[in-house]
Amino acid sequence: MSGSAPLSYMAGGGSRSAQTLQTLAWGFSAICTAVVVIVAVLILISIRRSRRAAIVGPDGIAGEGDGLMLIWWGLGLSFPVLAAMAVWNFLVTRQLAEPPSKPGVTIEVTAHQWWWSVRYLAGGANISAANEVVIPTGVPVRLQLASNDVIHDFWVPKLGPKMDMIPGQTNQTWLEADRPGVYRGQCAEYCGLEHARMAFTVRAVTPALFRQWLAHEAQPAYGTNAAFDNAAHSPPSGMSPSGVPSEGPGAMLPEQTIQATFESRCGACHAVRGTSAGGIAGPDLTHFGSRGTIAAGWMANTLANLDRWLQDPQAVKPGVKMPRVQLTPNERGRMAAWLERLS
Ligand SMILES: [Cu+2]
Repeated sequence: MSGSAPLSYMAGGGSRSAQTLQTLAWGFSAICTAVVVIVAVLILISIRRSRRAAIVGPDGIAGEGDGLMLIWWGLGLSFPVLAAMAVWNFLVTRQLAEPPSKPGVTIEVTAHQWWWSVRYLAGGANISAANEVVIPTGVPVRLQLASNDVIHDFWVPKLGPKMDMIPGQTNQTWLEADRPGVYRGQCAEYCGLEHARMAFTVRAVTPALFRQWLAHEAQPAYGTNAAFDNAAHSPPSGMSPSGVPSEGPGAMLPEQTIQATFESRCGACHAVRGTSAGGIAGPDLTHFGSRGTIAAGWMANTLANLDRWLQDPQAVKPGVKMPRVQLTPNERGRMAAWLERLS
């Protein structure tokens, strides 16, 4: 999937701003390479001429050749090039500071060690999610970025520039995806032990599907008691939950039983709308089953990976704040199956 593509802004972008950055990156690389080669050649010429022109006086001490003049030439050539690069960089930064048109959607992203909370404020909505940012294609999306602990950095190389996330202040940036797809995002500021595994995905969908997704996201999770009371509530097309067996070892017990287990064991840290679990210390797990990854982009969201995660989070992501929850293998299997049904 494109979400696992290399983290490089030099490999082609999914938006106009990423293409502008790509041009800048390749341009800087070409200029820097040329400057290194030119300066190296000038230094070599300088050394050779100095040796040839060295004047040995009666006291046996060598005098100076014209090598110093060549070094001045080198400086004289590289300074205007560096100045031009600074101006180019300034113009691109200014161009990308604001979107070309009014953003259609505003999304709040807050960084935590080591995951992301995401809040959608589109059309009066106030919906919490985590570790996956869903955006509509073809329109700029405003991002309001904050941090809950240390400095992090929001970076989706194929969609736009980086932006620091600093405790105590809200920074703004924007994204725009030209076409649907899954784009890889990553924290780009070292923030502690699991910095490298603090990833996320941006899923760009058509505006019509985004509206449908947003309406669905505002509902209690499909799979909770509240949602089962609503016969009309079902996952949107194209966003079906992960496959969970209805029979066999991973099959569901009555939802009330496993939901009560979740509420009592996990609800202090995690929220699932439609249940009494309302914790905010960890990711909001409403509609968890519709997400592509778990553990902040670290593993594919499969039943087997979730079971592994629930069994021992520290073994999967050392240092993560989630403790090992005391569950029997049977309870763990049912819990994983229930979570995967939250779509
Ligand atoms: Cu980080």
